Amino acid sequence: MEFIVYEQKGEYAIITISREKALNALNSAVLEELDKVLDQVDLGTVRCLIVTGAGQKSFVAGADIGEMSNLSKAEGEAFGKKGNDVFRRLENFPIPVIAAVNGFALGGGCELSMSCDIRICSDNAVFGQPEVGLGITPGFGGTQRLARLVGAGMAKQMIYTARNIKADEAYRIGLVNAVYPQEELLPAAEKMAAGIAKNAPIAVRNCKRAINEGLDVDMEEALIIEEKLFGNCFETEDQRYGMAFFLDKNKEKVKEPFKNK
Ligand code: DAK
Repeated sequence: MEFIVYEQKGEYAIITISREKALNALNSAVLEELDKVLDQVDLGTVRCLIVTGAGQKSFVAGADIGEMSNLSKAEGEAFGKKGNDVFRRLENFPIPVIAAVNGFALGGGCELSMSCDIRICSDNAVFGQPEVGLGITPGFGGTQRLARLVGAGMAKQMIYTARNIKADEAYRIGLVNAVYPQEELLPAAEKMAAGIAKNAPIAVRNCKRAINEGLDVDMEEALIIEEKLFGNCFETEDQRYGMAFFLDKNKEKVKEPFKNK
């Protein structure tokens, strides 16, 4: 792959978008490779993903403006679909995805981070949806996901004004969970990924589904989704083992890794 680096580190893996000379902007090739790399994730062993950008300046500075500038309506729609499909795939990917936002996350970059389950960022990170300044609307889910994450009022302000916000403001409005010095960002993401990977994988996956699917429906239906996914954990080896370990009074015993079974 030309623009994506994939590295598996035990039970978690890191996807790095690597097109540094264009601040990791998303052209069609990057979007296609992002889609392909998700096919390569070994879901038998990988329990959490991290998505980050190459270099210390940018996570993703948006969709590639050069590539978009001359698109016809039909080509624009096809480009938008390519991005939307891969972002949706990431959002619904069976395992948790952490965005380690290491700099600019503008337009499609902010939208990519919002397709991930969790966002943490470096102290030089900048978030924004500058699309209206370019004559378009946010097209990779920005109008929908930003409003759900930070509330309609703040999302509308960010989108209508096209004003960028820095890491501290992103933290204050709840767009990111934590801010780190640049050099501590990836280690913090890896520590979080390893912590997630230690927990029972079937339960973690079911939590992701319950939260995502529940947010799309009313509370009655959401609780039914939760009940089904709760029930689905039972009779798994990990549920049997996790509960038996708790009930075992032998405090000398060391907890074994969950088996994803
Ligand atoms: N696209 C292409 N190239 C980009 C780029 C981008 N988004 N962002 C930066 N680059 C390139 C620059 O052109 C420059 O290339 P060279 O001139 O060196 O060849 C190189 O990266 C370094 O950038 P700068 O020289 O500009 O670096 P600075 O530090 O001065 O500024 C910056 C950094 C991030 C503030 C600035 O580069 C910037 O404002 N970039 C554009 C940010 C932006 O507006 N992003 C939003 C793009 S719009 C759709 C779905 C989705 C979308 C659209 C449609 N449909 C459903 C159809 C999404 C739209 C967007 O994301």
